Amino acid sequence: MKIKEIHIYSHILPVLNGPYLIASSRVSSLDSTLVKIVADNGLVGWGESCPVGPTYQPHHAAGARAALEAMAQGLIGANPLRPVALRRTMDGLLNGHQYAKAAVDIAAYDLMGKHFGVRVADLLGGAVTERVPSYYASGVGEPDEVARIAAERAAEGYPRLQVKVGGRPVEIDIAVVRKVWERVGGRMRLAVDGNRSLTTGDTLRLSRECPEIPFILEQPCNTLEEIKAIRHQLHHAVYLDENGIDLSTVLRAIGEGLCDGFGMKVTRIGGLQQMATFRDICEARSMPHTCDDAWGGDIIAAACTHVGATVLPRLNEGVWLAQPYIQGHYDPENGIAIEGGHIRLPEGAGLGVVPEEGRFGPPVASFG
Ligand code: 0XW
Ligand code: MG
Repeated sequence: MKIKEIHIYSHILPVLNGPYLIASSRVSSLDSTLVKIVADNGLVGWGESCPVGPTYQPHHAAGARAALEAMAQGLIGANPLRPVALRRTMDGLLNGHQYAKAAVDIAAYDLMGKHFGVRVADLLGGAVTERVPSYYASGVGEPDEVARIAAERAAEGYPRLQVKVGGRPVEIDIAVVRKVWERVGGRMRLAVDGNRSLTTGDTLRLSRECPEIPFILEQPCNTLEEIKAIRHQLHHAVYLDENGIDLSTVLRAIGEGLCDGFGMKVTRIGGLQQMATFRDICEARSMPHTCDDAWGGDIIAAACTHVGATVLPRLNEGVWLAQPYIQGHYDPENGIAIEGGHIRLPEGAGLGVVPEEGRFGPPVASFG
């Protein structure tokens, strides 16, 4: 099989009840990039990459499209059924830009699943559950407001809550964590995510002033060096998110004992093929992790859900989706949604979601 056409689309996703506030960004609408691959037998595969604004990671929406446009002609004629070879072909066309390459990788997996009549989760090793655990991320907020959200999500059945902190005096963050713990106690697992914003001093304070609250600290500081400097003075486990930029860094972090788990993004690591390798490395060292992305609609949600369904349950920290913040679905029939804090794995071949015809308007660029 050969790739015959590649079409690139831009699609704006307004934030429902926005803005969405995390320490590194405040966003009201996100610019998603979609990729449609058409094979020489007419089969179609969809991919997506949607940074949560330009300051969360060194990814930005126009950059994704520029990188895809730089690679697209060179991918015409490549075999979409060979994801490792496809990744190497992309690496031979452009250095870096994993978040753009991820959209092609996801589209290839979608196409491959349709070709073989199996789900993407099967291609990634096999689902261990049809009901994938999710988690909710609160957004940076005041203690009472975040505690109310926590109680509502616990009642809905979410097994885990990520409390966003940072960008203000650490005393408020400590008060938020305490209030949340008072309200939901042991009913949900807790992550406290600084999104790179805390100083080492504030991270130490947060941990030392809440020694009895069993949260994990996600990406508290900006760099691995800062985390390394304070790691052994903390009362809490540390997960890397933004610093987990590639498999080499993941290997270093595990090898040097710099973290206890990861919040991983499918597009940051380069797509589903790399994500499956990441999952296996984590399993080899009993590292819990999430399978998320920064933002995106049904295509990215399906990709995260399929790989999330293959994770060893005791290491599965859940699949975060932007779906609660997005009005409607690309695929009105099979769109991915969180119900009772969990996500039903789609049944159809490939990703199991097919965007409505014309949903994204005319492509911004076409090749082939
Ligand atoms: C909660 N997320 C998975 C979604 C936002 O884009 C940020 C991210 C995170 O954990 O940092
Ligand atoms: Mg995070």
